[in-house]
Amino acid sequence: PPIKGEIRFENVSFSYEEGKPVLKDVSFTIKPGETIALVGETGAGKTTIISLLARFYDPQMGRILIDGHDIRNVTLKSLRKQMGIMLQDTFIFSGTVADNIRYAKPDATMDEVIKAAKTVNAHEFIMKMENGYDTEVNERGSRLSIGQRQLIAFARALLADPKILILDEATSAVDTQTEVLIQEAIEKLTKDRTSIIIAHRLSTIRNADRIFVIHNGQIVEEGNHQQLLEKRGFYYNLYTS
Ligand code: DUT
Ligand code: MG
Repeated sequence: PPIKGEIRFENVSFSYEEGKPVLKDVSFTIKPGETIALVGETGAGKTTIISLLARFYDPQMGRILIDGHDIRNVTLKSLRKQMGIMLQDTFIFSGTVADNIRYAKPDATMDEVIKAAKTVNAHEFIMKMENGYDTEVNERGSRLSIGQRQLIAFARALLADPKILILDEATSAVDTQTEVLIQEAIEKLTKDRTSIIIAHRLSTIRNADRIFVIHNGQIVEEGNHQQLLEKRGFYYNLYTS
């Protein structure tokens, strides 16, 4: 079947507080299967865009459509079932590593859990933990490094197999080896799936089909890495300074 997951923002304006617009008349269309990187300085409105898509808030003006349907006309439950959302703070709860990966698909078999973990490069470190997939971890993920928590979140997202993937990339530095594992995992996760990544790592940004540069609540530039560098505008200044 053809890939689905077209995302469309039509003249979306939003403010958290009256009189302080955060998104100003934002319009864009993301094609099914495309990977979009959102970049821009802190406070530009990147997280707000994905918060509206997940309906943590609704815009005061304009509308948002997924595959042609206004997202206000579907239940929250079915809306969020279509998307795998990974926020900056990876959510790990008390339970085993396997439970954490199965979170969005509780009836997944152990084979499926392991397959997902292998795909995102999480299997190897999990097997090094004292009880492997049965190792207990807690909310604070104290037994896991930040990079390992991310890989677990990736396995969880992959297993859930959403048509839309949303990733607010962690800014925390990880070691070079983990960095490579994460990069490979992101490439596999975004394959054949509409993906929006609030990207901080240049490797993610360069791999995106298109980059949206957000500035002051608007998309001020759009294109791939090379095209944007050639513009010598906002993007150029962000990545050459
Ligand atoms: N804002 C609020 N209330 C909130 C969240 C954000 O007033 O609950 C403001 C802060 C900022 C603007 O909205 O002026 C945009 O915030 P957003 O979190 O969307 O910015 P970002 O681009 O994601 O910034 P960062 O790179 O720091 O995550
Ligand atoms: Mg943000």
